[in-house]
Amino acid sequence: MPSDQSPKGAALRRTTARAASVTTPAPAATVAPASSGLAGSSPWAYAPAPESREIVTIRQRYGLFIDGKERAPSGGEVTITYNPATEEPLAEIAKGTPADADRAIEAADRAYRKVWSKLHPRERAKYLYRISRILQERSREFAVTETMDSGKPIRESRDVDVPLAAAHFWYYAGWADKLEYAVPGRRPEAHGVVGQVIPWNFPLLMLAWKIAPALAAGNTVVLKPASTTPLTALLFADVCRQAELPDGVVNIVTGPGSTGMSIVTDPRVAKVAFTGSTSVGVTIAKGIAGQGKGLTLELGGKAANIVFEDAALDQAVEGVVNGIFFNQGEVCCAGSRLLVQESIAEEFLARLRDRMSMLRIGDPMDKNTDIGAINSKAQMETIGELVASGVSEGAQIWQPACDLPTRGWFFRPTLFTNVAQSHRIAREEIFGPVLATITFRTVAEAIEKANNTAYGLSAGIWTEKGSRILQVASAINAGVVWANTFNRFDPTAPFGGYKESGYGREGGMQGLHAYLRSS
Ligand code: TAP
Repeated sequence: MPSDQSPKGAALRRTTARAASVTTPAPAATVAPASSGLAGSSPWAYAPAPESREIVTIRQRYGLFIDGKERAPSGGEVTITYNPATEEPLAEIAKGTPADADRAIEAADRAYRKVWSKLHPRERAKYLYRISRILQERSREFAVTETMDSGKPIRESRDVDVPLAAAHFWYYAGWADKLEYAVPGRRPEAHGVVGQVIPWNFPLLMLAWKIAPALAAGNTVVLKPASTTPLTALLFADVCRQAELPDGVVNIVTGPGSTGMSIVTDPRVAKVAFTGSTSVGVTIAKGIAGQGKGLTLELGGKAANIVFEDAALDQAVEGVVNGIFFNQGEVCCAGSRLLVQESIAEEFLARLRDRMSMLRIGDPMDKNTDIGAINSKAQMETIGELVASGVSEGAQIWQPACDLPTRGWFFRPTLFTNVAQSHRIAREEIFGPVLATITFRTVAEAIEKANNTAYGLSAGIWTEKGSRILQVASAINAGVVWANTFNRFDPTAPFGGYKESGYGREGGMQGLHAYLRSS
């Protein structure tokens, strides 16, 4: 048995992890002492395993993708997209203006009326299958580009983001000629032009969640990616050309939030889909109020991951780690509140600290990396500010010692205990690798605390009792409840929230409804 798996090894790790704990948030720029866990310079350290960048050619400048062609922005301005792991500029990106949004909508409207709405649904399906196959064929190129532009570990972009994006196109291709089964007894019709605005945490996957059902339902699309992560959307434009998708069916307009607003408020856009912050979601809902457009909003979350005393503890530790540290915690459905039963809290937290001490933080292009770079400097500052508020409000902070790269935006995985429900770290979406722990004694108390949030996107339950899973899952006000697992996504399953997490569903048959008007 390797020493790290022996009971003695476990005890040793626990001691070192505790010794390494800190009581104040480490400033972003500080280099921590060398790790005492497997992550650092012990004999068990992993050798570097960087993914090659050679498969990707990032051009110096990218234009807008309108009517099947690359176009310069009407204002002539560009923004720069950076690699968050190195702070190096990657490319100049066209800063689309309201005039560009107008041109893109015109192209989408023309494509809808003249081409896409006239195609037999089976023919539409062929394009979606083709896109899915090209995404699979070019998966390494997409994974490397996504990791360079977003900071997420290559392991995740390679094994989660890109395969799931391809799976969404494959799944919705199957629906294109079966839409009447999605709305039984009614006649399904496309809206026409849909406007879509997506965030930076899953750039390609969010694009697939939006574009695949929209095209399957017979709509054409104008999509605005987030300013910090435009590259995979622009690479997707190349996939559309390669798939010979008719011009104007998909249009990609990069640019600031105001350009996104021009897209969604345009009267020719019949349906709007937005994923991002609750505040921008509210602005969009107000902006289009009274226009009779369809709207789906996929906003923030503050999910409870609830561990009962009868749970398989090591499995639950893995689930809690996956729940909050997957994609650096920059996940709307992240399990950012750990609710742990008081009777096992001490033991569970000790095992959790051990596990956190073994997380490898650093170069996202390294295949061994667990936690990559935070997407932007602004997001680093938001996380730092909220972590500082946790300390000043009286919660107990713990972070494993680990080496952080000297360049790039990296944040230590952070565990808070002694958290009160009134603390900002228990109420606000941090969107970073920060876990707030709250204890409970009874099932009723767990349910009450889990529901004590303005959000309602997701939750997790860890218990050996099937009846408790059913009881708690049906009492929690969240769109997705995982049982003895977390952060599982599938194109066939609907996803979406309640309360300030938004409304409407994406994925599955339900995800089609938003893109259809049925008479
Ligand atoms: P948002 O500002 O909501 O950005 C999401 C998308 O909306 C981006 O494409 C953004 O463009 C665009 N946008 C911004 N203002 C807009 C407006 N007035 N009208 C139309 N579109 C607009 O998110 P953020 O600033 O990147 O992140 C802030 C916080 O949002 C995060 O800390 C996190 O809590 C939350 N967030 C949640 C999610 C999910 S999946 N729920 C995803 C991302 C962020 P630009 O990129 O050009 O600004």
